[in-house]
Amino acid sequence: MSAVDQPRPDQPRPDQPRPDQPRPDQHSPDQHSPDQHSAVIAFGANLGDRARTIRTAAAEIDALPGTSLIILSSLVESAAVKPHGVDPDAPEYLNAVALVETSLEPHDLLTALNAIEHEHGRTRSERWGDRTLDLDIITYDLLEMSDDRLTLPHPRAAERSFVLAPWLELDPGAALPGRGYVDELIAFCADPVREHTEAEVAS
Ligand code: A4P
Ligand code: MG
Repeated sequence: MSAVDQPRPDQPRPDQPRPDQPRPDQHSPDQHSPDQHSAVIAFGANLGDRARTIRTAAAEIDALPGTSLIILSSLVESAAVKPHGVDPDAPEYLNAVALVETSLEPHDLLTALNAIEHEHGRTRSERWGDRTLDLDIITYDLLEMSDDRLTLPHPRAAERSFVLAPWLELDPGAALPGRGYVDELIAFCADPVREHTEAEVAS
């Protein structure tokens, strides 16, 4: 019996189970051809026309070679998290998550995402500084790896409701490989998010 087949605990435990296989209701990495991979990509923006940037970047990801954006989540809004904690004086973020199918290898996907960030005027001057666009790879299939460019799953995704909430909306069975199920992990997140409505987007 695999860890994911076992009865779920009464109390969420972020280190268990190790979801090395998708649950039946999870967006499955197994239902496509061998050169296709499932990736979860997170979008963040707190400068400029945030909603437009995220929607444009989603279309640009869909146009990458061998890549299809399956679905983009709703937009959520939250205060900026900085290294010292929440910064109420910084511009607020809009965040979203997309489910993507791609034949790009993980580092090539990251390179392509960095190019899209750059096209949208992303600059890097301080850690977790304000930005027009941040694109993070949250998961790539069930891969767990880390090198000097890329860590998978994204090392801070498990602590961030601005990633987990929109992901859960798209995939109620979502899991972070090696960390746990998203619907359990989100209970441990301190940063609240609000829905960002289309009316606000239009204004
Ligand atoms: N990198 C390693 N793994 C990955 C991955 N899985 N996906 C490397 C994307 N990049 C990955 O990223 C720094 C380095 O991480 C890159 O060189 C890349 O090769 P970056 O985009 O240059 O800088 P960053 O985003 O400021 O750094 P970091 O540490 O990834 O920040 P986070 O964790 O993305 O947090 N508050 C709200 N409310 N909403 C937000 O979206 N985002 C951040 C940034 C902080 N506070 C926020 C939000
Ligand atoms: Mg980033």
